[in-house]
Amino acid sequence: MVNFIIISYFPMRGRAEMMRFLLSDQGCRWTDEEISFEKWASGEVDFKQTAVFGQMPRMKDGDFTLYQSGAIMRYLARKHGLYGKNDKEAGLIDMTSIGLDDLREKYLRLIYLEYDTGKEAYIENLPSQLARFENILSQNNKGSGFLVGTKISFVDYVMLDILQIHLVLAPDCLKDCPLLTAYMDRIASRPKLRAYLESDAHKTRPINSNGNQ
Ligand code: GTS
Repeated sequence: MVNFIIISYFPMRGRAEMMRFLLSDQGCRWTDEEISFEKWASGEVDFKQTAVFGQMPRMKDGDFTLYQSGAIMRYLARKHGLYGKNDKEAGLIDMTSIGLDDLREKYLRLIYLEYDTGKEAYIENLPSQLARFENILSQNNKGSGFLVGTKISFVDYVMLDILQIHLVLAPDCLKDCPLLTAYMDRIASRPKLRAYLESDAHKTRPINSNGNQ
């Protein structure tokens, strides 16, 4: 029997959208189990008590359950051959992914805690943050392919998500990043991924839970 992946998460893109990018691009079927904030807060959710860190997203692959978005991405990456061709590529993929996690944490702090007071400064500083990824990209095949190696890896899905959410926040943020701009179009035009990006499931799902974006 084929196991379908189930992603349990709040009804938003949040930390789960990069998983959906990976799954759609790899041609996998998955189900989104949307858990409302009210239901989660009320304690009605049957797995809240057993959630390893008391949080979502949760991924189920048959009878295997995993928490922590970074661990879920790596599990899916290993399963689908998206973790580089050797230890060095895997190291570079991890380095870039952890750098993106750091940027995501700053973004989430802005969105949930400092939106009114910190938006201007965040947007001002954003080009210098993105320049680091432009530089990483430039060092791999002169920026003409993927972030690491010669085939797509899980970090490309993380990067796409980070670029998309930042372009909503600051539409000009890539003006000094020609390689990242072309890269984003290239990744987003992969046929199965593009079909997902054009779907209502993606387009109507809010980026964050508080309406800020
Ligand atoms: N490091 C975890 C991961 O990457 O999965 C963080 C997960 C996390 O913080 N989840 C939040 C949560 O479940 C939602 S969000 O930050 O992804 O929006 N919050 C509910 C709770 O009860 O803590």
